[in-house]
Amino acid sequence: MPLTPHRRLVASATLIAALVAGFAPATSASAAPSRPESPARAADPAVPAPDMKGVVGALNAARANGAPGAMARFTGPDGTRTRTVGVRDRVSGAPMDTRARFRIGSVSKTFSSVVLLQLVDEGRVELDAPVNRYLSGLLPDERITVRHLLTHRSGLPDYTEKMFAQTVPGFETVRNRVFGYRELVDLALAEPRTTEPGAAYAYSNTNFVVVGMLIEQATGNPVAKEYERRIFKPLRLRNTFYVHPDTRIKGLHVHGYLHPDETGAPLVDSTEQTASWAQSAGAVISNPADLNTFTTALMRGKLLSPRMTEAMTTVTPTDTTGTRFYGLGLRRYDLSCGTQVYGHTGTVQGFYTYAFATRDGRRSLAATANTSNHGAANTALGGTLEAAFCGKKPATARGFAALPKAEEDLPERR
Ligand code: REX
Repeated sequence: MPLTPHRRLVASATLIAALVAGFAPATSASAAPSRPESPARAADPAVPAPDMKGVVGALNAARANGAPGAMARFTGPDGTRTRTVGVRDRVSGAPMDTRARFRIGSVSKTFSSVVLLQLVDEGRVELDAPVNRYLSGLLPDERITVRHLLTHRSGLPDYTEKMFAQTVPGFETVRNRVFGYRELVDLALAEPRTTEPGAAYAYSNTNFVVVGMLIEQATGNPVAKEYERRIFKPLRLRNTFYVHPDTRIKGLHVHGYLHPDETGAPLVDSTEQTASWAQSAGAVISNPADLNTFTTALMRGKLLSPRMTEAMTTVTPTDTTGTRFYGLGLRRYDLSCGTQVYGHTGTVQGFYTYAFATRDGRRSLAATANTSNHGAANTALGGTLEAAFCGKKPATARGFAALPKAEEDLPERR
């Protein structure tokens, strides 16, 4: 009997755990880690060594651009490297710590996508079926398919545009609110649709709220349970949670600091919130090691059948730079050295995140900075990708200025 994705996953969980355990423990020192970082292994000449000075440079640039702290964790053939700068808590002054948990924002979309694509693998949902076949009467257009949601091509407007038009007042209005999925969809449908179904890429959180509804409809379970049994448990992600609508991040965690729209106004500690506005579009909590494990496992085909992994990594451009693409709940960035990395970015009040891996799953990077609504910090944090995956640049390279802007700064977003 062929292994179902779930069985394959359970069978491979031990392997992944062994793999992760083989990596050296995280270190928290900035430029000079206090413990040996990697098991002795011959370097692969085909794979550039990560430029960890460049990574620290990018983290410091995020800090110089308004993030109280930042950190990155890289895994590769030579083991694990971690770097931190600044603080995870401005009040206590506690330093950033790569074991700490934080809100990963839209990286949650990749988790939701994996769950949904497992359901496709199991024959419980069809990718090209109309959404309304499963959620009768929910959407105003019978032509919108499941694939349109996962590719951000449904034309459903993003309710967060209006919700967060004024950043801090918008946030404080929803900080403790608990929304039902339908309420969020209704907020979206009060706005004009952005495109004809399938016509163009237009990023919208609404798509992944509907993905959450599909998961719950197909399984009869809350998304929390499906994340848990299909991803968190089999991959042994012990620092990854979906606690909605609980407002706290339990255990060792990073405090998030939201930048108000008014220049010079004090940062707002936005750590505690229901994240109910985001739910299956962005409410997962994780830490760098777990994000490395997740993106690595995904790229190594541990979570989905080859057919669904292929579907997920089949991309179309999201802009005209020729470097940014979207598959099914998954971004692809083409870096300056030609390396392609797959994963997602995330923005939730107080937190910017990048979680990416190479297609062969041999290298992965998780990076976060504890601020948001400050695009320059996000763009600077994105510099960790170039440094980690492309290695040292020739002396003539222009550095961060040459990087494309972070997603939220692109005109298509807002
Ligand atoms: C909401 C506004 C940002 C946050 C958002 N987040 O849509 C989703 C996400 C979950 O992670 N998307 C990113 C706020 C872009 C992604 O996919 O990479 N901004 C903030 C404002 C602006 O309030 N007025 O920056 O914290």
